[in-house]
Amino acid sequence: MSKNIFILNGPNLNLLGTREPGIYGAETLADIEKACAAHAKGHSLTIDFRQSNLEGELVDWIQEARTKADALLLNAGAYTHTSIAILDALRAVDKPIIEVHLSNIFRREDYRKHSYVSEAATGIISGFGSHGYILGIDAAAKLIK
Ligand code: CA2
Repeated sequence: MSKNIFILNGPNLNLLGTREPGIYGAETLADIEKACAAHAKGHSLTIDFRQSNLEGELVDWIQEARTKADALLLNAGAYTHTSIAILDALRAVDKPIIEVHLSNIFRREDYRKHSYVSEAATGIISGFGSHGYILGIDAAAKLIK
């Protein structure tokens, strides 16, 4: 059976492509999902791509990743900077965790410079726009093969 990557997206990422293209790019989340599915296929991997505005739903999905995913890519949106609940859930995932951000969070406001996700992540990709998801799939593929 082919290996599966969970790609989870947090709050407001459903608005991609509608506002702030200078920071987050012009692509929609559906565009990114399509590119990720095609790229993963090239590695003979499947993806499960989801978005939620709800912290608890993201926690549930991270828990689901413990048994249904071989690796996890996570753009937790603003919960990156606030959520100990997401950190605790990630700490229970014994699989590669790739933290992805469209923007370079270290070049932005001070409140974006700390990430709870990073404390549990295998690595972080930040500042490459939607290409960061593709880089994240490459990193996950290398780690799980
Ligand atoms: O750079 C990233 O990927 C972020 O995770 C995006 C989050 C932000 O809170 C993080 O600090 C960095 C915000 C996503 C909101 O996306 C929007 C897109 C279009 C219009 C409004 C929001």
